[in-house]
Amino acid sequence: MPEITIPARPHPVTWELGQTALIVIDMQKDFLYPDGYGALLGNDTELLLRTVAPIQAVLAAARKLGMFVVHTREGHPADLSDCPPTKLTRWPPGNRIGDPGPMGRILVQGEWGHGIIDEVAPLPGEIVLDKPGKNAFYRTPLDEMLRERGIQNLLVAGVTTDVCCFATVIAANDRGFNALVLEDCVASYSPERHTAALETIVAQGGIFGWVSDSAALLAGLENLDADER
Ligand code: C5J
Repeated sequence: MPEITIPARPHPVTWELGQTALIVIDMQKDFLYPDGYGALLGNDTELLLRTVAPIQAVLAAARKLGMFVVHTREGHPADLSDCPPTKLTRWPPGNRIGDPGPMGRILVQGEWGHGIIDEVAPLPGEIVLDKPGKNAFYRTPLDEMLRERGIQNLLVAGVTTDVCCFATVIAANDRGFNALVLEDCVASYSPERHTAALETIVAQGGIFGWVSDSAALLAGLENLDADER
């Protein structure tokens, strides 16, 4: 099976491609567009849009190699039955999950704002996991899906670096998966929290995982012998 070496912090990784998946976390209109949940909470959504082009490039490369690609969406059914009251009532009425917004009910499955932005839309046949929490393993079949395919390593892209990406990296670590975050493919509403989350991941010799970027990954894939792909 071909292996890929990716320059990364705190040290390079060499992974079998067949044991490696790409997870694209919560690239939803509610987080990236100016009328959604992220914006209602006072965030500058523009900061997240810089992830689009690098994620497109990584998605294209992953698809070409036949890599397992998973997309996630944070949200809840219309009756909000899986939304804990603590999450529901944390903000004033009007800004709450389930409240009506310009893009439909906030973070409710099936609403326009809950959808993944067109630029990085899943292809037919790709897995889209709806998750009620921040980490992508919580109340989803992600763990089983990875294990049944023999996946041990995750390339992580999406938003936001310091919330859902970070939570997913920690959960992956606890479940025995490796996680490498592509730093230009993730973004936060706060550049400081983006940096802090990435530095936490690589601290202490890589306490939760690794950090690299799309250029390093794509160069590593280019270096694969053509017959090895
Ligand atoms: C947040 C996420 N920030 N996808 N969700 O609430 O990071």
